[in-house]
Amino acid sequence: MAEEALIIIDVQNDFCPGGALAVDGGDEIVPELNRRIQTSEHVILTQDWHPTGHSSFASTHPGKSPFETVDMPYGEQKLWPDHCIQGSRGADFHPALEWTRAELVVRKGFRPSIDSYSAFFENDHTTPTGLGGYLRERGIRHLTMAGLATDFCVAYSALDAVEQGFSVKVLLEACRGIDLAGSMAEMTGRMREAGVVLA
Ligand code: VGL
Ligand code: ZN
Repeated sequence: MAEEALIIIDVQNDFCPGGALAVDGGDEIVPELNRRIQTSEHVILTQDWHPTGHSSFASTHPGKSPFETVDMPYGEQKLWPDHCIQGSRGADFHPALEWTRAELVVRKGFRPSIDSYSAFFENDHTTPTGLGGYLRERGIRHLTMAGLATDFCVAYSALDAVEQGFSVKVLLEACRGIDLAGSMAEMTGRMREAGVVLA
């Protein structure tokens, strides 16, 4: 259906085994994603894309370790190992992902002072990435999402998409999560409550 898009979130080397912020089994979803890509009219990818010294990196905050939090002007921010540095191999899409049919790549997290989990808004929940406008202008209203990580970038993207009036399905079998302090249960619960179809 022409009004439907497949949105593949952050299937990048750094989120796959061996990467800087590896998600367990992150690479296992690639074959299913490749099948979906072949049958989807619109394919859109997101790419986590941080400058060196990004404010979401623990290494930027003296005395802080990955997975601790800091207070930022826009609220609490979890800190991560350095990952998905612009132009690095870690930021490349997984080499087996057949992404050439993608019509749009949305890069996010490129502003030094703010992180962006969602494909729609940065973590201040007000700075748009432009994806909502792109989809609306092209008449796309139904979104199928999959990728990494279920409980961070996929979940925040799905929640924002519903709030923006899109119908959203998340293919859980084509997602893998980080699961920090119960975040998988929390975020799948939040998605379900918001009206995301978890398939
Ligand atoms: C992500 C943490 C930091 C994600 C990106 O893609 O879920 N998580 N940057
Ligand atoms: Zn990131």
